[in-house]
Amino acid sequence: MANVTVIGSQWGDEGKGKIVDWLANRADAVVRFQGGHNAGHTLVVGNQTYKLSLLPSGIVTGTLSIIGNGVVLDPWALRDEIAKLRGQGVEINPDNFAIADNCALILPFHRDLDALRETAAGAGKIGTTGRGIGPAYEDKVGRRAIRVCDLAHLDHLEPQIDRLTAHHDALRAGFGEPPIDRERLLADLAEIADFVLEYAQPVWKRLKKVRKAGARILFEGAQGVLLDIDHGTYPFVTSSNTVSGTAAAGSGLGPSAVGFVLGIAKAYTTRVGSGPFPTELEDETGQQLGERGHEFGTVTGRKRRCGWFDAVLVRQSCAVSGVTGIALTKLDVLDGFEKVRICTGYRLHGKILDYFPSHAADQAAVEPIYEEMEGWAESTAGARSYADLPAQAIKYIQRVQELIETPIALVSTSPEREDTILIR
Ligand code: 2SA
Ligand code: MG
Repeated sequence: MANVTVIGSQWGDEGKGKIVDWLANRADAVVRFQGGHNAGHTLVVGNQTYKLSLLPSGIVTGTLSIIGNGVVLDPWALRDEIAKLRGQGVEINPDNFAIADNCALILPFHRDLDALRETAAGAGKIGTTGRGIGPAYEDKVGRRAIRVCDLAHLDHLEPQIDRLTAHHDALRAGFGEPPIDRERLLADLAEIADFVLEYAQPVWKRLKKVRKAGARILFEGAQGVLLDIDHGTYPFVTSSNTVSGTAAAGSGLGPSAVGFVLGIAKAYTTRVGSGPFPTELEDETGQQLGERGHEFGTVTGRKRRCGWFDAVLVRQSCAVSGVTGIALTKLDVLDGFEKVRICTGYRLHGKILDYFPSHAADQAAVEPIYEEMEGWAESTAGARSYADLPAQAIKYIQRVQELIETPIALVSTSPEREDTILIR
């Protein structure tokens, strides 16, 4: 099997963690290539539950785990996460874990700025995770970021800190905040430097070696295509590209390394944070989906909004992200519904659309067109073969596949690693 890139094809929380963990057993390296500790991947292995935000999911199985240059790294959050996992018996050392030395850092004032902006925006807020992701990416693109490699050269950091404070002090003044305390910042960086540097290296080199040896690389996407900075529901998106192509640029490999693109799609739809959501159900059915699916954010504990499966959105995600096959997750959450619905198109100002338009106002105004199917009373939870599924559930899977114009390669029927049906 070639390399695999796993990406979310909705608004995140599709169950990527479980699928990545399942695949990690067959991979030689697992790489995170975008996002930061805004991600939340829950892994259930036996009777242990692991909650990961920043570390690649391969870490739990001891597979070489790499944080690529496309990630924004909060070194203090990383230290906490490593401590927590070590407490659960997971081994983390420079042999099985590496961080790109050209990775941009998330600093404490990025988190402050994230919160200040959200509060100031009032009803117009994005609904961010409050982790400082946006401000950190802004500094990276603005060429002001402090990067992992800078931690080895703190004596030469003055000009970079000048650029950073010139920008941020002006912003902070606008919010009535004091300027950045340079001494404090330098002291904080000095305090964390050794911890980070133990793992820091040019990971593109390590990956080049891994590839030469014929090893299989698993790229672990975070969030989902609908949160992509270009292709998502802008401005209600995250600040990175979440599409599969980012796996190459975000880790220092060429596009051919991306391999099989496995899109993860939940059998229904959820979203956390603000922004358009055509099939959202604000009724009892939505409530039921949320309760049965335990739809609360891994990182922030926020309640997720829920609705029916939107085939238009997933079809579009598959197209813009070059999805080779889909893993359909949480099918069991639909068990017992008398009827299930799938969105097959939109109505916008009297016109029928077969795609999700770019403009935020149009995205908010589209009305879903539904197809209704009989549900299934039997339980699919824990099914491990196609033959174990009720006939109606199979019909549902087949209809979804037809509508998204992408093969369904896997079906997941519980958070457990083994409760996975391989279809092709
Ligand atoms: P940010 O913090 O700047 O990336 O937020 C911008 C938007 O991106 C959404 N976002 C997410 N949506 C779903 N899951 C995410 N990760 C955590 C999880 C979320 C949590 O897996 O459970 O715990 O709340 C995630 N990360 C970012 C966010 O909601 C904003 O809409
Ligand atoms: Mg998540």
